Amino acid sequence: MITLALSKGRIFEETAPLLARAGIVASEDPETSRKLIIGTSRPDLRIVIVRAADVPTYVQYGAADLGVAGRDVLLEHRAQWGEAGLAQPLDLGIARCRLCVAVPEGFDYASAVRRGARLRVATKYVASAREFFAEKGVHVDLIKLYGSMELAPLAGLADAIVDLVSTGGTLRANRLVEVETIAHISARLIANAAALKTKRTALMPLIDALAAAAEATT
Ligand code: PRT
Ligand code: MG
Repeated sequence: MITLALSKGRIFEETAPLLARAGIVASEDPETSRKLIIGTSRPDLRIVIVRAADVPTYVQYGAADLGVAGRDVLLEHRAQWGEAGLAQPLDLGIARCRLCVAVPEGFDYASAVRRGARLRVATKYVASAREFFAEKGVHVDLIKLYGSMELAPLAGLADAIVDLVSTGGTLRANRLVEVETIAHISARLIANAAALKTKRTALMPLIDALAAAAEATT
């Protein structure tokens, strides 16, 4: 049995067409089903539905052989838990966005940086933000949030946020502007390193098929 960890929403929706190209169809839609383990048209492949940030954990411990996670999630996971047991990140080219610094429209970020001001930055991506600002030599107080980062500057919690942006619509709707791009993000296929050895003959054709599907669609 091969177990693939996916999260609901974007990751499932954008991985499904790649699976379809590889001839694999999930037997249920996680958006409407309450099942957390979903079969597929391939009897030896099942999908486990987990939170996006939990995908690397399932794969690292071998509870899933494969998983699909955003590079944002993988960067934070690696900073906190290391990457022992994780192998073969393959860029699937899906769920694309960028990790950015954004500030309220009226805030002069460039001059605050030039003056060496200490910035309060709210983010879910504490490790990536810490590394980015340290490299730039900007002093920051990082405030950990679990969601709706866009609210933090509007509510007076922070001067700036570090968050994902795709269309920019959410920033515009909240009168925030992007002032730095930290990283370009897309979803990666990750594998459990031990499974890659012990289940190689089962896993490699699937990994290759997903790589080919990603290649063909991007
Ligand atoms: O939502 P939940 O708390 O359950 O989990 P999650 O937010 O970790 O998962 P999900 O499904 O929202 O995102 C999964 C992955 O999709 C992320 O880890 C990213 O790699 C990728 N991705 C791609 C995005 C976006 N684009 C994106 N735009 N994840 C989130 N967003 C959010 C962003 O945080 C912001 O609030 O969308 C908003 C901005 O979108 P625009 O289009 O208005 O710019
Ligand atoms: Mg989300």
